[in-house]
Amino acid sequence: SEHERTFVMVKPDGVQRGLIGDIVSRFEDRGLKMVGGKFMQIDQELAEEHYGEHADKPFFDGLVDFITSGPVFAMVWEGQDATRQVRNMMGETDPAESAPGTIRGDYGLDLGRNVIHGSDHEDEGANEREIELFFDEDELVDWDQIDSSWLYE
Ligand code: YYY
Ligand code: MG
Repeated sequence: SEHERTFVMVKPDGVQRGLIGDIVSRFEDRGLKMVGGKFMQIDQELAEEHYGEHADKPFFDGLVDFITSGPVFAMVWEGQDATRQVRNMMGETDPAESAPGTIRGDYGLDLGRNVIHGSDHEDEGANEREIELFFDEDELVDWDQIDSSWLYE
């Protein structure tokens, strides 16, 4: 849709492997605007809430263990159609099915170590729910991107 915000997170494997900078660069290069960023450790309660839609799945416990196993870099990115465009840049859920050039396709091999999270564009309102879950309103910054008139018609 029009300019919107989406929630993105470099997962513990991406942090450990030193991929934060590269991942941030990809979104900057695309023209998206960072409006929030936080290096943090997710606790059990936040993990279970964030991945609540998967509570019944066999991979849930492993997923919660993984996402709480080390620091993550949580971000909010803003731009035209941001949620869907970030998902496109991430690739498929399984890195093995992800095209080269996508983040998961360039950096991952295994479904349970897929480097990055992004709000699901097919789940209406997931972006806003996840932003609210991870960020207080005063942690998000309203600012003008100097190149916006060259990024948008
Ligand atoms: O949104 P996305 O991360 O692409 O996938 P989801 O279907 O929401 O699953 C969340 C997370 O769970 C996924 O990134 C890896 C993990 N997972 C898994 O370990 N095994 C599966 N069969 C499906 C998902
Ligand atoms: Mg998902």
